[in-house]
Amino acid sequence: MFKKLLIANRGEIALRIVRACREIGITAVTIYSEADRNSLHVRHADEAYLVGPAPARESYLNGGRIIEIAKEAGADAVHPGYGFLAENADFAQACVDAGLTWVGPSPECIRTLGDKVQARKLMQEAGIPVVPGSEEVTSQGKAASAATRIGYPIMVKAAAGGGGRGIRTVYRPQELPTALEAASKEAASAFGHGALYLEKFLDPVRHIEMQIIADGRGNVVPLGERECSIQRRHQKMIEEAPSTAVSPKLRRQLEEMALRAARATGYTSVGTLEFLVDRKGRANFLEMNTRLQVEHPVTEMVTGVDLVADQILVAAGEDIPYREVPMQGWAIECRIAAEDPFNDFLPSVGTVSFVSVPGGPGVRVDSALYDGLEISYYYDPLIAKLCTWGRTRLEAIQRMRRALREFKIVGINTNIPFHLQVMEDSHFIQGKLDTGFVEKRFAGRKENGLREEQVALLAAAVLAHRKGSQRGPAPGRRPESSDWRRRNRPGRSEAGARGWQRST
Ligand code: MV4
Repeated sequence: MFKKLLIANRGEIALRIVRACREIGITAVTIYSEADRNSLHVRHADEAYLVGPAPARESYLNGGRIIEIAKEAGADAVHPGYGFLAENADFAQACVDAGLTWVGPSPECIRTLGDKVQARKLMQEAGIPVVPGSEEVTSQGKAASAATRIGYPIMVKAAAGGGGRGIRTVYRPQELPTALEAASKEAASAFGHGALYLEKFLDPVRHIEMQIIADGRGNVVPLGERECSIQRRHQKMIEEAPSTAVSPKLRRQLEEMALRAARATGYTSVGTLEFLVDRKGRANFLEMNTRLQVEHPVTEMVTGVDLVADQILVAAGEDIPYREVPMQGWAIECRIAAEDPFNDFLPSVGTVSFVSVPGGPGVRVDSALYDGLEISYYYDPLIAKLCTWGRTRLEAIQRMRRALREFKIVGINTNIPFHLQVMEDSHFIQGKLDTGFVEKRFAGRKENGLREEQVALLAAAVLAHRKGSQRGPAPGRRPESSDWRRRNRPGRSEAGARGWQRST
């Protein structure tokens, strides 16, 4: 087993990996940028090294410097977390060349599966159905003929990257040239390669992913699916496990395809296969993620598995200690972001002057929040993952509503109001989800400005306050005490009004 592991990441996922190291008994070494000097992942680590200035490209993306620190610290292994360099095959290879164990799949796997065109080809060869589409389109003309063959609407996607960057949906041929230009430019800046491919735009569908873990002895264990259809501008917002659309039969099919894909690619470590599932329950392969994912906690909550600890154990050459893991109950994750849902989800920067996280039965908060945390533009606006578990989906939803209302973050705007609206949405509660959910259910919502009832409440409060201050204290009530402490000690309601950010 490793003695010392360097975590090449920041924020909540770095803290999550520190915790796994603590439980295994590995010394946790973290890196931090100048902007993250006081971060929780630094404070909780055994050792912490300054990696560079705030901009990611000079710190968390500075692979050479990270490897230098790993060697300086005497680390045996490197855990990349997610994002940053987590799926950078060159960085993974450089770690291996420096004598460090990479906590993740092999650099070859990362490279092959990171090329989405190559990944599709591999899956087809393994007999796994893929979303109808093309190989790389190397010119406008070739793209136009491929699009005609596939049939509009289509999606233009970046061969070198997944998630949401370098993606465009094209409904008509005349839109194609502009979409190709834009997607290629975005892909080049995000992934360093502008190569593109096309897929038939499937709609409505569900975005369902299958978690697996594979060790070095050919053991591949599926750990259930996650529903990821609630996305906004290609950013996941809410995930859950299991999915209301996955029957036991479909689950077995997804598991079988995932196992076949892992074997066909010699995959090791944790990994996720993404599928699009149509109304008839037919699954088509979309892409494979060669990293630990943001939403791993929902799988951990329904299986009891510690995915991060097991990923480290597998990297250290140990066998996976289980073969079959059923899911129990239901888990939901809301990604809490420093964004303003009343202002088109624009990032919200500033100081978190006060934070109080929810707790109680079936509630998990993965965050690196603390009083005084500076939220900047340098990094992703994700500031916490709020997860709830219930015996049933409804119990998990009710718990999520309660936990969202309990979650207080003063000093910046967050998307908590959006999550509360989803948890109260009739279609969501009935499990009527698909990739069009946010567009259909929330596009027309009054995101700008307060809702009517909030305006009415505020007006009533202002009027009541004005009347009260003109008349003096209501009959039967003590006049304002001369004792300043009484005057300044707010009652519960006052604290509620004064101290808390409105969460709805
Ligand atoms: C798709 C798709 C439909 N057809 N690809 C890929 C990246 C991820 N962020 C969303 N992705 C999708 N890829 C084809 N060929 C649907 C999605 C998708 C989605 C698309 C638009 C709006 C919301 C969505 C939520 C989940 C998945």
